[in-house]
Amino acid sequence: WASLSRWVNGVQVVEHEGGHLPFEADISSVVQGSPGSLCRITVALNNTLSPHTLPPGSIQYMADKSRYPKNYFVQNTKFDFFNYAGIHRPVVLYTTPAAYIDDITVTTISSDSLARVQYQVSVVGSTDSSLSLSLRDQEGKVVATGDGPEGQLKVLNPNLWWPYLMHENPGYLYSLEVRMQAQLDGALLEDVYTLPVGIRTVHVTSSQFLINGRPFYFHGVNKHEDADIRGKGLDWPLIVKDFNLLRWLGANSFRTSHYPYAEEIMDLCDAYGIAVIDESPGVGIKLPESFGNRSLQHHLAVMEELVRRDKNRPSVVMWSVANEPASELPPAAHYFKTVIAHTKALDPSRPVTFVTDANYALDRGAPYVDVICVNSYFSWYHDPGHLEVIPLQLTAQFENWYKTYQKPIIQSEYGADSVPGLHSDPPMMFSEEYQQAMLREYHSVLDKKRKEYVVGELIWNFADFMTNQGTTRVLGNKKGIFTRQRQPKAAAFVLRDRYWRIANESSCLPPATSSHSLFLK
Ligand code: BDP
Repeated sequence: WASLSRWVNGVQVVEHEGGHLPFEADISSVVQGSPGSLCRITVALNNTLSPHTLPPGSIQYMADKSRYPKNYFVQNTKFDFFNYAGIHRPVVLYTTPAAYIDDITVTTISSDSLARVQYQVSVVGSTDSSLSLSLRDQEGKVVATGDGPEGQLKVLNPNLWWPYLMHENPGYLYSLEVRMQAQLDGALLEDVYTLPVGIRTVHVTSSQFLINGRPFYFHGVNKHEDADIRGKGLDWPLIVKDFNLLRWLGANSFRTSHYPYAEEIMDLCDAYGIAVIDESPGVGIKLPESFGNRSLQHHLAVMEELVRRDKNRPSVVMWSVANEPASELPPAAHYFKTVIAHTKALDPSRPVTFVTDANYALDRGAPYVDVICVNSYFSWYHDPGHLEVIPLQLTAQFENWYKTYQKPIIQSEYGADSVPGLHSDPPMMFSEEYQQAMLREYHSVLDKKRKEYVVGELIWNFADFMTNQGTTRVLGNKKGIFTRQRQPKAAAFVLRDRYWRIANESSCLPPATSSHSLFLK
């Protein structure tokens, strides 16, 4: 939604702008009845998008009375997925003691033999509280303890958090138990919060993306929160299915294109070792008025909410502040400089990017990113049907970007639509064979450049998904390597062979586990 207001027993308790990210309200003062008495919660949602919302959009009134009824209007957007309205994720009612643990921030630094888990804890409701912390490993053994609102826990011979297929035990999580005791009006209050903690580091050089000091290559996907029946609504069996497919595919990463995903999904990324490029809803920022101060201030606030939600997740290895904005426009320079600097100030521990489809020579945001993320659709939106142009065009794309910026590059989108069951020899657009052939052409170039400075490839898209209706969409976008019902198309097997091969080349997995068998945790 674009904005939401909530009332309890007729009293407005909260108003929030922007979807995808959590917010809350303390309703103690309006639910004062006796236990068991009824209370009415009213929620009003508005999914109208304006040039100043994220994502932006605009309402267009159709004035031509000969063609449209009076007051007829449409919602225009510049993004390619269905603008589902409504509440897509859980709403919970919870209680805390009068003084409670409000926030925890954890960052980790490590060498092979010693890790430091730096923590900060904030308490609300009391100025007289004490905190004790214990870090347990997966066997339940306490490996470090601490106290006070900030400090460092030292872990000897740590089990590091590794991405899937980079280690035989990926996604290792410790659990940090934080206990608070506070005095309030003569009473002793207690609160406990347990946070999963993965110990890992992320660094970027001019040509590498390093996790725990080792070169990491993103071989993964772009996703959407989308499926039949539930649309965007959280659906546990679907999530479990998707993670099984990711592991079947040998994918070690995904981008949360084009908005923050449900926390339940992010929990599984932490636990399975799926590295995430965590993207804000900054998609389709194309209109000049969407680069003004009002939009900028909202974008900064959204980045604060996103970082606050996901800062402690080891799976999140990079923030993406936007997808395919009009970054060649003059105001884009100040806009992205500001959004990226703000995100880095909120979280100095992770690289920041935005995903571009602008020309390398004209892009005004690229000077500020740590990693260049480029989308391109050679032989699809450009030179449709001409697979033979891919090697030359893709090579030029990489070389131009690298020459200009000397930063690592991720092919953050590439793909072709295919209608499942449509076959063609020679491969023609929209057939399963064309999608396969297009992948192979891209891969021939990626195989050369990944030895130099290309640090990842993310297919567009994991699965087919719903969009607005249009002459280029056939019941939605068909660039999935799985159908919307999560059945594999021919392209899925091309990627599966490739991802497992890349993983085997670069991992420290013992040979027995690097087969095609499903890697179950
Ligand atoms: C890219 C967009 C993505 C679209 C894709 C496509 O980033 O959201 O769905 O193109 O056209 O430009 O399939």
